[in-house]
Amino acid sequence: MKVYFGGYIRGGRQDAELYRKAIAALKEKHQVLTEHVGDLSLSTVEDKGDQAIYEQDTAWLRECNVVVAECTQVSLGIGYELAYAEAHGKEVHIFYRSKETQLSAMLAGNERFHIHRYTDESEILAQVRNIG
Ligand code: 6IA
Repeated sequence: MKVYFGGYIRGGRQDAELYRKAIAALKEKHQVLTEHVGDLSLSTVEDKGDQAIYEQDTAWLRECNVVVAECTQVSLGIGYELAYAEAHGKEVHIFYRSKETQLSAMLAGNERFHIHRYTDESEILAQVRNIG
């Protein structure tokens, strides 16, 4: 399957290493369209321009089969992507560390979203390997 992986970007890159590992686990079975989200060498100042990012990311959201998002850090961009994915009928998997955050009711209350709580790295990696 083609996977769109979404993670927190503009607010900080503190989970980028975790995203990289989750993307690597997904790549064992799937094609990941958004590998840059876990690329630690990219900084937020290396943006290719907001309009280009928006056009590319929405095109990938239309192209993908499944969206996987790590939502422990609150991100307007990810929230937008999840609503966009739902509007296009995509399967959506949301991961978050329940000890660190309370997930928005707009995600937690949506029965069409698959919500996964995890506590540590080994748990999220096992969970993403179960997708598809
Ligand atoms: O509001 P946020 O910036 O946290 O939004 C994060 C979401 O928006 C991610 O899931 C991405 O899919 C998308 N996004 C935000 N910034 C970029 C970006 N910047 N490139 C591609 N998608 C983005 C340049 C590259 C970056 C790794 C530094």
